[in-house]
Amino acid sequence: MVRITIDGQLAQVPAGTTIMEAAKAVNVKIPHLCYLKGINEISACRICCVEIEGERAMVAACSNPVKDGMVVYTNSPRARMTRRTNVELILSQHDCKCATCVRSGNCQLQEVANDLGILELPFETQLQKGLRSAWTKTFPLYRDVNKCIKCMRCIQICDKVQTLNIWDLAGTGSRTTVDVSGNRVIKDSDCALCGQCITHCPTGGLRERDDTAKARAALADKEKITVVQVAPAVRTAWGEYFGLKREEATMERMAGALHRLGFDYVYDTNFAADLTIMEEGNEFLHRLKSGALVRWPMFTSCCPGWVRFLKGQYPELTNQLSTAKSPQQMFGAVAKTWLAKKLDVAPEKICCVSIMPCVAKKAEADLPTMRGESGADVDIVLTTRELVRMMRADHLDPHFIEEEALNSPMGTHTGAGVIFGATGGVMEAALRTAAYVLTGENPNPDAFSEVRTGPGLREATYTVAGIPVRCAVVSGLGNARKLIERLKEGKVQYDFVEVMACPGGCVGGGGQPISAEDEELYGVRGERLYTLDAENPMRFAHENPEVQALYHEYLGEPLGETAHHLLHTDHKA
Ligand code: HC1
Ligand code: SF4
Repeated sequence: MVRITIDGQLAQVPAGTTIMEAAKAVNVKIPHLCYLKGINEISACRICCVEIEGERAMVAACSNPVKDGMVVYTNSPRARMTRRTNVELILSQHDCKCATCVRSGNCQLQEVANDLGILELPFETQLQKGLRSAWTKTFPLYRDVNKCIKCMRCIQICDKVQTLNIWDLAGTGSRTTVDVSGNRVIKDSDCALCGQCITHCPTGGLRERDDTAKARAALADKEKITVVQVAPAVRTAWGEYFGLKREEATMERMAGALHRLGFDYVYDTNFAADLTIMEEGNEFLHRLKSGALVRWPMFTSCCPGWVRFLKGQYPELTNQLSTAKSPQQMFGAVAKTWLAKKLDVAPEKICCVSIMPCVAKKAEADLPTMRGESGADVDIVLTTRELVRMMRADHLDPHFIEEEALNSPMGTHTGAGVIFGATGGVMEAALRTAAYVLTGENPNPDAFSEVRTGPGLREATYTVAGIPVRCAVVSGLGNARKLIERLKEGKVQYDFVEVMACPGGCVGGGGQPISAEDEELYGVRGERLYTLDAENPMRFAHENPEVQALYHEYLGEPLGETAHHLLHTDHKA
C-alpha cells in the first residue's frame, strides 16, 4: 500500500493507483473532461492538473500514479490557476452558445467553467471553418465540430469498446479536430449507431438527430391519431434528469406524462417483446430441429446496432440473424393493421411514435424493409433524452403527474417482455417460452437466469425436453466481435446467441440520459427490469392475454402466413 496526503487528508491506496482514483477514495473530486476510467487516461484536457509538494511542474491526476509520501494539493492557487487557464484555452475554440446547446445543464465543460467562475474569456474565440464541419443532417447521429473539445473519448469508446474505429483525429496544429476516420463521411462509414460516443461525450459535440419537432407536428395535426410505444429500458432511466426515484418513475406515470403531451394512445413495446418471443422462439426451435444450427447459431435480431454491425463487418453471416423484426417494428406493423381495425380508423391516419433508449432505432424505422401497405411501421423515433426535452418544454414535472393506466390492447406485458431491455433478457425470455412449447409446461421462470446481466460474455447449456441448447449472450460490439472470431475459428459452438450493441444492453443505450458523474448506470437500470419481471404475475410471453388475442383474431399461428408477412424481414436492406 502507498500512503499519501491529499488536501490534508491521509489516504492509503494500492501501488499503481492514479492520483485521480486515490482522491476519489477520500471523497475529493478532481475536475476532468477527457478522463474515462480504463478507457481514456491520456491527460488530453489537462483539467485534472494538481500540485505536488516539492515538484515544479503541475501533474495530470488521471494518468500519474501515487508515490509513497506524496503530498497533493488539488485546489491550491497554482492548481486552480492552471486549471482555469486550460479551461479558458478550451473555451477559446468552443462554440459557447449554451442557450441553444442540447447539453446545457448537463455539460461537463459548462460545469467546470462555471465552478471556476470564468465569466469572461481572455482569449479570442477561434472556431473551425473549412474542415468538414457540414454534416449529413438526416443521419441519426449528429456532430458539431465546434462543440468538440478533442478529448478523444468518442475515439476511445468506439475503438476500445465497440471496435469500430469510426472516429479519428484530423487536421494538424490548432486545426486538429476529431472527424470520421479514413476521410469518410458518416453515412458511408460502418457506424452501428449504438450512440456510445454520444453518451460518453462530455459536451454537446455529439447528439442524436432531433425529431421532437416532427413529433410536435404530428401531435398538433388533428387528422392524426398518435399512438406511442415505450421501450423496456426507457422506464429505468426517464426519471433520472428529473431527480425522480427509480421506483417512482413508473410506466404508468410516464403514461400520464405522454397523455399530457397530447398522445392519443399510450402502449408498451413490452407487449411487442412478448410477441417477438412467440415468433423468434418458435423460429429458433424450427431452426434447431431442422439441423440448421450445427455450424452457426441463430443470432437475435432485435438490436439494430448489432444488426448494422453484423451486416457491415460480417455480411456473410446475415442469414444467421433471426428473421423476426424487432419489437419496435412488430409493434408498428400490428398497430397499423390489427389495432387500426380495433380502433376503427384508417391505418394511414395513425402516426406511430416510439420512445427508445436508442439512436439506431431511428435508422431501423427508416429502413425500406420496415414498411407495410400503409407506410412505415414506425413513423417517428424519439430517444429517452428527446422525451425528457419535450416534457421540459411543456413544463411537465413528473413529481406532480398522476399515474395513468396504459391503453389496451397492446398495453399489457409479461415479465418476459420487460427484461428485453437488459443484456441476457431476450435469451432468457425466449428460453422460458421454448421450454413451454417443447414440454407443454411452464418451467421455473428463473431457470435460465445464468445468462443475466454483466457486460461481457455469458454462456450456458440448458437441456430442454432432452434437447441440449447451447446459449451465449454478449453486449458491447467488441465482445460481439470476439465471439464471432471464436465461432469462425471453431473454438466455440452455440445454438442461440443474443447480442446487444450497447454495454449492458438497452439500459445502457446511446439514447439514454447521460450521467453527470461518468458512471455506467446499466447495472442499476438492469436490476430494476429484473425486479419488474419478478413482480409481474405473468412471467411467460405466451401467457400474455392480448398477444393470445392477437393470434386468435388476426395472426393465426406463430410463423404463419400473416405473421410472416407482417412480422419478419430478410434483413436485406
Ligand atoms: Fe431495446 Fe427492444 S429491448 S431493442 O434494447 O428488443 O431500443 O429497451 O425497445 O425493439 O422490446 C431498445 C430497449 C427495445 C426492441 C424491445
Ligand atoms: Fe439500441 Fe439497445 Fe442495441 Fe443499444 S443495445 S443499439 S440501445 S437496441
